[in-house]
Formats: sequence, structure tokens, C-alpha cells
Amino acid sequence: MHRKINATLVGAVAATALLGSAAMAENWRGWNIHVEGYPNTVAMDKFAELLEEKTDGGITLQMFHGGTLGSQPDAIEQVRLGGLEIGNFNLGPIGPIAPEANVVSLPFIFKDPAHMFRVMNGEGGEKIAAGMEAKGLVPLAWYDSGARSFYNGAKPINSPEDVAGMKVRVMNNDLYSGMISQLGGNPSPMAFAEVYQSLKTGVVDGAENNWPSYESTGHFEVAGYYSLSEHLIIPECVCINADVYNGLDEAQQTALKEAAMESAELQRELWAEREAKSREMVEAAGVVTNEIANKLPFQEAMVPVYETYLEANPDLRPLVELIQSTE
Ligand code: GTR
Repeated sequence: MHRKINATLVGAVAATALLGSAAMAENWRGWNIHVEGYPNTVAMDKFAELLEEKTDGGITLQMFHGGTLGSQPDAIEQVRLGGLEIGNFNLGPIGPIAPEANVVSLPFIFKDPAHMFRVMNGEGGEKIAAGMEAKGLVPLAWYDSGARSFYNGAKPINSPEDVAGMKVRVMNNDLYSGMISQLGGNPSPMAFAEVYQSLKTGVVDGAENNWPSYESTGHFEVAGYYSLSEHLIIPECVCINADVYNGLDEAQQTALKEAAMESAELQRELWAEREAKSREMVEAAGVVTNEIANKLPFQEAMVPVYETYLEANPDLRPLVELIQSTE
């Protein structure tokens, strides 16, 4: 009798231990839009590796690259709802959900990528992060995305008049549609994956992106003029579902943040290299890079875009001013 009870007890304890460890081991899934070898892809793989190491195998992350788990707006929703735990997102398509994060999508708000990082690593970045957290996304680190410029097949773009009448692909965000409209063009919001075919078949006349994305997607093959407007400098995040993050203990949260920060350091190094390489590569393939002598008319045309944003979000004026006054 005694024996039997003991055996049952031992069995029960063992089963609980098994269940316990199964429940404790976290197996996460992560979304990334970019192809193999892209700085973000390499850095997100590094992030997964570091996370597993720093949590002694307590958290594993399987990365899905190339946008195989869906478009970026869909993936952002998935991470917010908890269908996916992690995503490497551009703040562009997060803006429509979190007004604070939309501030980075105001054209020409940043002077250059270094200015963007000074803001994101300071008070401005804290406010933006808080706005994202309130919508279910916790940013763990910021990645570089360079500056975005216009490209098309017909001619170099030197003034807003050159954009007039053009159909231009933008990411899903009313600020970008407003930006193209103010230049006299027709905005065409569309998923990243559809842009190549749309450029090729003439569904759109042009698009805008940074050097590495222009190169890695092959867009340069079907739109050979790259005009250096550098109108948008948008940070990217390693973002996690807020409930998942808040459910972790302190040690795990620290491990997670460290892993993300270390991956971001790597991403920024790789980014600098890739920007130069991508430019070289597409120019060697025949792309014409066009320096825009005077960007002022583009900047002046954006006044109504700022007004619309501030009318809808009067409480965010101080954040806009904080960014503009950050040296
Ligand atoms: C890239 C960015 C992607 C995606 C893409 C796009 O530069 O890294 O996350 O936003 O642009 O234009 O859709």
C-alpha cells in the first residue's frame, strides 16, 4: 500500500515537473520582410541566437524571413494580437496605429540618420515607445533604415513638378499618400512584395525606398533613375507583443533587451556596409543616380502634411518640436 502511494506520488511529481518545464520553455515565432543576407535578416538571426544563449534555452525564437508570414501591416496586427511574438518592423506602417510613432513619418523631420538615432535614443524615442506600448507593441531596439528616395523609369526627379502626374507606390500610411498628393502625384499604397511587378507592368510609375531595399528587391532593374530626395528617414524596431513581454520575469526581460540591443549594433554596422555596396552594385548595373540640387521646394510642399497631422494630433506638437530642436 505504502509503496503504491509512493509510486503514484513519484509519478505525479514527475509529470508535474515535465508539464512545468514544457510550460516554461517559450518557443516564439518572428517576422521579417527581408531576404537572406540583408542586414536585418542577419541581425534578427543573431538576435534569436543571443536570446536563446542569454536565457539558457528558456526562450527560442524561430525567424521567418522574406515576409513568408504575410504582409507588414498584417504582421504588425499579428504581433499586437499575440499570433506572433516578435517582428522587425519599419515604423512607417506602425504610424496609423500609434500616433506618437507616426511622427517619424513626417517627411524631412530628421536631418539625417544620425539625427534620427539621437532622437530615438533620447526623450523623443521614449515617448514614441510609450505610444507603441499602449497599442500592444514593445520596441526592444531600433534598427537603421537609411534614407528613402524616389525612383522611377522615365526621368530623373529634380522638383515637385517632376512628380506631378506620376503614380507612386507608398507604404500603407496616409502621411505618405498626403506627401505624394502634395507633390502633385497619385499615391498608390501597396504591399512591398507587389512593387516589383507593379513597376514592371506600369501599374505604378515609381516608388521610394533606401538603397539596400531598392537593390535587394530588384526594383532597380525596372526603375533605373534614383533621385536623392531623402525625404523619409524611418527607424525600424525589434518589437515584441506587450503581453508576452510583461509576462516575463525581470531576468528574461533583461536578456531580451540585451539580445535586441546587441543585434541592433550589428545591424547598424551591416547597414552602413550594405548601403554603400547596394549603391555601387546598382550603379554598375546602369542605374543613374540623380543629386537634387535644391530640395527646398519638396520640403515646402510638405507644410500641409504637417498641418493635417497636427490638427488630428494637437497633443503631439511638443514631440514634433522636440525632434526639430534636437541637435
Ligand atoms: C523597407 C523596409 C521594410 C518595408 C519596405 C517597404 O525599407 O525595411 O520594412 O517597410 O521598405 O517599402 O514596404
